[in-house]
Amino acid sequence: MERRSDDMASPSNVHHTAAILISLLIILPSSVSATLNHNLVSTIPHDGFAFTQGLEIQDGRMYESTGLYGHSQVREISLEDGSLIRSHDLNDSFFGEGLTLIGDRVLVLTWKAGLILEFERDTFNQSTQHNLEGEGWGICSFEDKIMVSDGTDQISILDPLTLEPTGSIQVTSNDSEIWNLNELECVGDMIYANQWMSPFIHVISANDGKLMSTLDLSNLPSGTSGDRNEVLNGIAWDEERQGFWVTGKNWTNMYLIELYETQQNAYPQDIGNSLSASITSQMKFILISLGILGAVAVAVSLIRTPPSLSAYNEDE
Ligand SMILES: [Ca+2]
Repeated sequence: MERRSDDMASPSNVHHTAAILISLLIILPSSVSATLNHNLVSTIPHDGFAFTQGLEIQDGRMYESTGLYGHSQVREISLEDGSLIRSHDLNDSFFGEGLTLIGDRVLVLTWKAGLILEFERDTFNQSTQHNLEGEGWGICSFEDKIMVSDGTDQISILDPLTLEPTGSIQVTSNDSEIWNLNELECVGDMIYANQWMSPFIHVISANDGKLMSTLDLSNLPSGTSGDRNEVLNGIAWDEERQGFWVTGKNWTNMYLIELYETQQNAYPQDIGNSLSASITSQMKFILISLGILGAVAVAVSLIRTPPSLSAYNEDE
C-alpha cells in the first residue's frame, strides 16, 4: 500500500472540519432534553415528629407511614390542614417504610424484617403479612403490578394480589447511576422516586426503568434542625388537585406542587427550534453537515499542491 492515500487526507483543515461536524452530530441528539420544574400551589403543616416513609392518596384521603423502631405508624392525614385523623402503631420490632393502597388494603413495608404488613384501610387492623425478599424502602402500585424499591437501582415488581415477585426493572440513565431509590409514587406509566439523601425526585419509566427526568426540590424548606436524616421523602399524587404532595422526614410542612416541563434546545436557530421538530431537524442537520464536509474536501483537494513523483514511490 502506498502512502499517497494518507497524504491526500493530511490537510489539517479537512480533519478539523470533520472533527467539528462529527462532534456536533454526536452531541446534538442528546442536547435536547426536557427539564422538569414545579410551581408551589399550597402549603399545609406536617407533623415534625413524623419520620415519613410512605405517602399516598386514595379517594381524596391521605395515608402516611412513618419509620424508626418504636415510633413507626400507619396514619391518615387531613388534606385540609395536615392534622392527624387517626393512626396505628406498628410493633416495636418493625421499622416502617413505604406504603401503598390497593382497594381496601393498606400495605406497609418493613425495612429489614423481610415482611410487608397488610392492614384494613377502614380500621387499620392488621389483617395479614407477606414475605419480602431483601430490604423494603419504597412501594407504589399500578392496577396490575406493585413496585418496590430497596435502596439500590433495582425496582422489584410484585403481583398485586399475592405480592409474589414477578420481575424487576433496573433504573438506567445516560449520565449517572441512580441508586438509593426510596419512596415511590406510581402515576400513569411512570414511577416518581425520591432519591435518599438528595433533594431529587426521579421520573422513571415503569416499563423499562429508563430515567426520563429529574425534579430538584432543594428550594423547599424542610423546617428541620438540619439533621442529615431529615431528608425529602414522601410523594403522593392528588388526582383532584392535579398535583403532587411532597414532604420529608420530620419536615414541618407538606407542599402541593404542580409540575411542568421546559424544553432545552441547543440547535442553531436555523436548524430547528422545537422538540417536536427535532427528528426532522436532526436529519436536515446531518445532510447539511455531510454536504459541507464534502464541499470542503473537494475544495482542499483542488487547491492542494500536486504530489511529487517521489511521494508515489516511497512505499512501492
Ligand atoms: Ca407515594
